[in-house]
Amino acid sequence: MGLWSRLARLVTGNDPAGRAAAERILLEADFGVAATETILNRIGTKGLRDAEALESAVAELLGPPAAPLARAERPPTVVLICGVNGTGKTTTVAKLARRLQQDGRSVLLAAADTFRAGATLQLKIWAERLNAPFVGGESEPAAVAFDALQAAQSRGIDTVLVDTAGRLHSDERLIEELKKVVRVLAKHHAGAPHESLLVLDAGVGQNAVAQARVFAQAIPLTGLVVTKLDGSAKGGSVVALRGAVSLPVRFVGTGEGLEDLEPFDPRVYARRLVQG
Ligand SMILES: Nc1nc2c(ncn2[C@@H]2O[C@H](COP(=O)(O)OP(=O)(O)OP(=O)(O)O)[C@@H](O)[C@H]2O)c(=O)[nH]1
Ligand SMILES: [Mg+2]
Repeated sequence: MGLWSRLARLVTGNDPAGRAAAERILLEADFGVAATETILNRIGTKGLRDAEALESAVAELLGPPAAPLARAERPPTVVLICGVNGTGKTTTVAKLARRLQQDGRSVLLAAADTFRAGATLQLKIWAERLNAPFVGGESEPAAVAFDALQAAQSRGIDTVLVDTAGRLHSDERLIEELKKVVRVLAKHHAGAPHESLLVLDAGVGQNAVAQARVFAQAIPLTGLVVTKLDGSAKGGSVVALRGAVSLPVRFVGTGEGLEDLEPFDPRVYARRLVQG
């Protein structure tokens, strides 16, 4: 159910009880304290009964629409995907590959997840479905990244998508390994990685903010992908994230299928949150 219908049922007037009810609904939808306060102050309780006012307040907090993915001056463009375990990284790589292919760009998938048994095979299966070249199976993530670069250069591939292992943001060894992948890419190709996207699961709520902060400290992130918004009543977490870290949301994941990835549009997102 959209926010607005819930608010409209509960918030009957410009009274303190109405404000408290509205506050609770926004916090339950994971807007976080700061964004909740900003919204309530901006539009007042009366505005909560006005879907458009609420939508604009939310959209404004979300900032401008996402820029398209950066492209290398000289191919390949390298896009690195990282995040904690199970957020949807590998699926996002496949979905992104599909989008790029639909734009007429050739992609190579690189399985720099040498950590979890089965991870390489999982990405390989996607590559087969996408009919995209694949590099993986080396013993070390940085070696996969290097091989993928070379393969893409020699085959004239436009974009390399690098999948990495899920790692807890507190796992220093794995964070070091991620840094090494970035160093190797940067050393062997100008500007690489051209995009480093952190994948966050919308369902984890405020914890996503902590994840974003730690990863952003480890490597220069260029944006966020927020997944599993299809199953989540917690869409407000995207608003909280935007306020807490200065990284744009580039895409949102809305399902398990190849087509379920959308470029992030604050207006569309705000409308969905508010109207349901
Ligand atoms: N509903 C829904 N499920 C998703 C979405 N994105 C990924 N998933 C599912 O989430 C599960 C984990 O996805 P993976 O892509 O394997 O996640 P990962 O981050 O690569 O996992 P690790 O490599 O183990 O860290 C799978 O069952 C996916 O189908 C999404 O946007 N919506
Ligand atoms: Mg994975």
